[in-house]
Amino acid sequence: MKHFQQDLQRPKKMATFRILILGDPGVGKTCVSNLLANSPMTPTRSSRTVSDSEWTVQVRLHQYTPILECPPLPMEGLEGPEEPEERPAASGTMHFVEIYDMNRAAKECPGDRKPLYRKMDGIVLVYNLQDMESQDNLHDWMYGPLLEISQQRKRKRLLNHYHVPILVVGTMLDRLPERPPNRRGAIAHQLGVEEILIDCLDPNALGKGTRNQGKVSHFLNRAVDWMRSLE
Ligand SMILES: Nc1nc2c(ncn2[C@@H]2O[C@H](COP(=O)(O)OP(=O)(O)OP(=O)(O)O)[C@@H](O)[C@H]2O)c(=O)[nH]1
Ligand SMILES: [Mg+2]
Repeated sequence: MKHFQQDLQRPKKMATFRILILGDPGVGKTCVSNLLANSPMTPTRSSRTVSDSEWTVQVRLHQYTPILECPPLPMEGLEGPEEPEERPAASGTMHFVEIYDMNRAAKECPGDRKPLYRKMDGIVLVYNLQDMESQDNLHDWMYGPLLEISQQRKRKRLLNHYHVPILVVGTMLDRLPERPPNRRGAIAHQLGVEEILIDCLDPNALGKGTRNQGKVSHFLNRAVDWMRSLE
């Protein structure tokens, strides 16, 4: 009985899910990581940075809201059984989110990153809106991590139709003379995922109540679903 009471008083362990930031050098990955990790509880880089070696890892809290919408389109080449196997968390549950941003120096020393990739629950693909090649290159950036993540699912016999949640971010919006139109054929469209176009230097680019923030929350909620389905 005493143990039971102690258990009731002890706060439940908070789950952690992980987001991988990918893209060409200099496209704004670190700026995007800073915007994603910024919150009232983690307003400065030092308050949210838990590692700063090969990867900079920033952490913040995310309040989960279940997703009522349909899951995204399946992606070519990643096959699985018919039914998704998601076990959503309770609405309002708090989670830690770790945001992994590779440092430039680390790119020159290729270590075995496969074990890390397998732990990822979501991917943010970043490109520079002024440099369309940086968008094309995203296919190469995501290939290895996606392969590892789907292999992990196979190992755990947890295949489903849906790929790990992905969000595409186009940066340098402020440098364009006007907002680009929705481009069919762009990577976000090919993958059937959301895209946001931002000026990373605008601290309010993902501000509360904005459409961008809504898309980011939706993406993070899906990443929680993904993480939970592996438990
Ligand atoms: N004007 C403008 N500058 C930006 C934007 N995003 C990033 N920058 C600038 O672009 C430069 C590179 O940004 P980073 O966030 O360091 O890019 P990165 O992808 O992390 O670069 P590496 O880690 O070196 O590969 C910095 O000087 C940023 O201030 C943007 O949306 N608008
Ligand atoms: Mg960087």
